[in-house]
Amino acid sequence: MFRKILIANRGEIAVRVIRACRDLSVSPVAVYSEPDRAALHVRLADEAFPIGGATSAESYLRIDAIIDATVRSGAEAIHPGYGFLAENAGFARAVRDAGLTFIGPPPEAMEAMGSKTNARAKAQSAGAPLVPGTIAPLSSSNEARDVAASFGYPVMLKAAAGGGGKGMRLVASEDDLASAFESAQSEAMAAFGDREIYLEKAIERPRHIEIQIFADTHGNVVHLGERECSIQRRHQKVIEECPSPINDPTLRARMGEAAVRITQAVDYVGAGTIEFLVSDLTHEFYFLEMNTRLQVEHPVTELVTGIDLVREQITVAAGLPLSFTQEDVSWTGHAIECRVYAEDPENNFLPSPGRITHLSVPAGAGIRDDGGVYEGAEVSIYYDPMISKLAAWGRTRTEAIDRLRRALDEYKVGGIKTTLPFFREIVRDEEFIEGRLDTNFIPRFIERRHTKSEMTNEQTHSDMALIAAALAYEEKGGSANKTQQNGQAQPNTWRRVGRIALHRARAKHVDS
Ligand code: MV4
Repeated sequence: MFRKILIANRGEIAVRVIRACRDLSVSPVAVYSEPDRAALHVRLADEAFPIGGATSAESYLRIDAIIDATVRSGAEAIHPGYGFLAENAGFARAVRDAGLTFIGPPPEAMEAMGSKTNARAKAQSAGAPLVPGTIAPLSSSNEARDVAASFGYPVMLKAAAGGGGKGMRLVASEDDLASAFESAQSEAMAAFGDREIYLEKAIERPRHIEIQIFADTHGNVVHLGERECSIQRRHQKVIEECPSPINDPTLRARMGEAAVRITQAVDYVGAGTIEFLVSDLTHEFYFLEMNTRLQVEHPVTELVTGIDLVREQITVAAGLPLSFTQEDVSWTGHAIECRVYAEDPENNFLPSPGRITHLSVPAGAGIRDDGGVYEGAEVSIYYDPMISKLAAWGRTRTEAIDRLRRALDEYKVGGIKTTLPFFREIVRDEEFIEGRLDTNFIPRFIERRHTKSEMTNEQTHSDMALIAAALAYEEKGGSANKTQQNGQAQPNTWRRVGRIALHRARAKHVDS
């Protein structure tokens, strides 16, 4: 086993890896940027090395500075966490070239899956079902038009170097294809320096279900079942759960087997995730892409399988065989995770940086919080504003939701805005409780909230009309002013309305 591991990351995932190191009696080493000098991961590690300025480019993305810190600390391995350099094959190669161990897949496997067209080719060779579409990149919008005509609309144009929704275009009809092709191409070029575009038939209102896989250096490849990640906002996952509310053991076995075959096709080692789109109607599934890292939402798999994925990453990187076989893996109960962000849900999820003046983290039966902050810590503008992941486990989905609701109500964060109030509404939402989840859940949920708040506004408007009428009535002495300015008699009706308005406005006032 390693004696020391350097963690090339920050926030909750750095803390998560530090905890796994402690379980294995490995000494954790942190790195930190200028604004992170007092961060939780720095406090919890045995040693911490500064690696530069505030921006990611000046710190957590500096391959040389990170390898230099590793060598100086005497650590033998580097855990990249997720984000930053986690899927950078050049980094994995540089780590290997420095005589160190990268806790993750070989750079060749990362490269093979980094190109989405190549990943589709690999998945096809492994016999996994793909979304109907092209494997070879499209050479022109004319070719795109011919291919789209053969599949039928709507279609998706995607960047071969993309993933996670970047450089993606949904095209409803042939009229929109040429311009969508041009814009997708230039967006891909700007974002990835690669203009390659491929095409898929669009699966309408799909579910996003992914399979956790694990491979060791002894040729063992297993899957740990699915995570349902359909609740997303702007291609960012918001809530994840295991198992999927579809909860179909046959579907899990079929998707699991396809995921294992894809993993074997790229000589993979370590933890990885195969993403699928699943038709809500037919439960047919299609390979989408592979993520060659530990994912943010790994805790729901851990809660349901009982397997510590980060511990396993470390032991596998040290050359040990997997501590379990496929037959050993079983799924007990249900887990749901909320990503708690320092964002204002009332203001279009605008980041809400600043000092956390108060922090009460929930606990109790079935509750796990993977946090990266403490009371008094500063949430910086420079990084992803996720402050914790709150997960609940229960024997059933209902029990998990009950516990999650209680924990969300218990959670208190002062000084900054968070997405906690948004989650408190979701766990009370009928569609969510019924498990009717697809990738349009959040837009529908926001629309439902909007309609509700508009109804509230209408009530407010009628209240205001009542108050205005009451004030007008009172201004006239609250009495029957028989003669108006124009000399005409005020109709009795209006006098009566005025009196009712006054009465109701006063009653309202007492109520609130
Ligand atoms: C799709 C799709 C429908 N059909 N591909 C979005 C992120 C990237 N990983 C793939 N994405 C999608 N690809 C085809 N052929 C719909 C999406 C999609 C989506 C997928 C998962 C979760 C949320 C989503 C939101 C919008 C679109």
